[in-house]
Amino acid sequence: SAFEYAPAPESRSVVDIAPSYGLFIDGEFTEAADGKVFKTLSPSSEEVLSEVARAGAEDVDRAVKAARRAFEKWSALPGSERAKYLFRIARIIQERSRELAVLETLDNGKPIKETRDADLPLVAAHFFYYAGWADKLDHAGYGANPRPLGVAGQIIPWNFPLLMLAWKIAPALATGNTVVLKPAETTPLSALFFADICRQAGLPKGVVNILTGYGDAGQALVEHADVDKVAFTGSTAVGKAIARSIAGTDKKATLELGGKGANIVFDDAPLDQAVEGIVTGIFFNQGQVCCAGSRLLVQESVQDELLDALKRRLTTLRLGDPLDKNTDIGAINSAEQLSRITALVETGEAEGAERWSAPCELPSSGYWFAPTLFTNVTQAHTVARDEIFGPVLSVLSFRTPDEAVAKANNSQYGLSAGIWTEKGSRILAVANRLRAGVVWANTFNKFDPTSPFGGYKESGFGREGGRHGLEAYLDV
Ligand code: TXE
Repeated sequence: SAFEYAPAPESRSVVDIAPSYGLFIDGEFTEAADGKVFKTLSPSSEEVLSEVARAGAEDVDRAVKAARRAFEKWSALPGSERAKYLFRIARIIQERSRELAVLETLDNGKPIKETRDADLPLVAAHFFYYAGWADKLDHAGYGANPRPLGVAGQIIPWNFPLLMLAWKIAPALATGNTVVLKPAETTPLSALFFADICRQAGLPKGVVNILTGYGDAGQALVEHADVDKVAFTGSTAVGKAIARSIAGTDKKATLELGGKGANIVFDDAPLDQAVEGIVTGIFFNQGQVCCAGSRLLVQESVQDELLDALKRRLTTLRLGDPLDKNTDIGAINSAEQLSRITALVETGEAEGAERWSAPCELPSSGYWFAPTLFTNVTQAHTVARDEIFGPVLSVLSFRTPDEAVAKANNSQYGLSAGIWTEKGSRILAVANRLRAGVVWANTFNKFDPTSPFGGYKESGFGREGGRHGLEAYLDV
């Protein structure tokens, strides 16, 4: 449609970015105790966007104390009162979604199409959804007498900065907990913008605190004696370190870690539709998605046909300026992530997997990686096993449904999977045998706040989203 192909890029002047930002503690923006700052830049141009305060252990302590003080009153409010704040936040997010989408795209590098049409609507939806739960938790509605845990220390990654914030903050506040959240060091801006939204909504001070900073601040938050619950989304290595550090304490935790999702295409699948689902599965957000469909398992009899169609489709993807409404593939979030992707792709080639990359011109500044396929992949290849977290798909084949299930489950991870087939009975039979937290059928990367999300095996534990997501913040 004319709208979809509107040529003008979204204007970056839609959002005001201040030259510097403080930490958000007890309702105020404040410098770090030791005055440290760091820069955040746009991964598509390498331009510095702003300088933000870098939290240290002393700031973590200040924020946790503020959250503890706020907890007494916040948890004592009737659910219906907490709901009013959450509904207000949800509405402000909707009203300011254009600013937020542009800000997120600038700081993260993902296409504006995605922030505008996927991230922001989902962020608002999560606040609306959990706002609706807040007054259903009081005794009669929920059964037993649920109690909030206290202060939640929440650490989020850079791939969906605002959406991960929503997944964490909305259920925590609905259940009466207070929050200290640390966004990732490469994407601090939308969380600070959210802090401003909390003020605009009149949220009592100390209920939400935002600490921008690095892993050391995250670690100090995890280890703080007055944090009751840790919610983490990020790498499996850091998730394991967190699990070790809280072992032997009374802290509760949910960990949402890496993945290596299998997208399984049977020979009776509608192939055109499957091609679109494969593209969404691995090239949405440049493949920097924990539940990405990064392994394509295709039934041997349709492999050639499917791969031809897939390659044709990949040559039509537009890579470039993330603010351009036509862009399909944006920038990789950081130089570090780009070098991780590059190293794994080089390993794939060295181990003899066959590489094909879509022919596209990469911009001269910023961090970019062309959509890439590996064929002739077996389980022995690193690219079949390790999370690449980039726009790289590893293609394996199978003959029978049993073999498909065995290959899909042959992974240290168990976060997501997809099934493409016309047979409803096969969808159910296969889905029930997959050890994955979410299984999509004839679609991929679909999210909804009512649906629990989380992993098996090294993809972590606990569920976020839906009513199960409430339980992670409650004692009964
Ligand atoms: O993750 P980190 P990175 C995977 C993906 C990616 C790899 C590395 O494969 O290539 O992890 O990414 C904070 N204690 N995923 O290095 O370091 C950190 O500041 C407490 C999958 O970015 O785990 C940031 O806020 N916190 C994933 C957050 O943890 C610590 C999303 C995530 O960073 C910490 C991201 C520590 N010791 C990466 N060290 C997913 N599941 O979606 C760092 N942090």
